[in-house]
Order: sequence, then C-alpha cells, then structure tokens
Amino acid sequence: MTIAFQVPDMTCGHCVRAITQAVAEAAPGAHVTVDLESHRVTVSGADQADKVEAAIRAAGYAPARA
Ligand SMILES: [Cu+2]
Repeated sequence: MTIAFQVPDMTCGHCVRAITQAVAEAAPGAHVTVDLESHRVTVSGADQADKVEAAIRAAGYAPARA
C-alpha cells in the first residue's frame, strides 16, 4: 500500500530526517519518499497507515492524509 501525507510544517532538512526516521521505525521495510518543496511524504510498503500517521504526529508534525 502506498500512503501519502501532506505535512505543512515540514520545512527543512532536519524535519525531513526526523520524519523519515519516525516512519522507518513505525513501518520497518517501507520506502519513504519526501518532497520538501511540496511538503509531501509518500510511504510505500507500509501496511498500517494509521501507525505511520501517528508516528509522524509523535515526531511533532501535523500530517494530513493526501
Ligand atoms: Cu525542519
């Protein structure tokens, strides 16, 4: 399953790393693609979208399913 999120408060390379790491921990083996310009996080190979979303939220960001 591929899940996409808009994360408006992801604004720099630090955010990208923090979110990428949070997603990797929530969904081991998933592939994370981040486009900072469009504030878009795409996760492929995750089986629980809610868990990924919660992990991004726990990292301090406000994801919205896109
Ligand atoms: Cu940042």
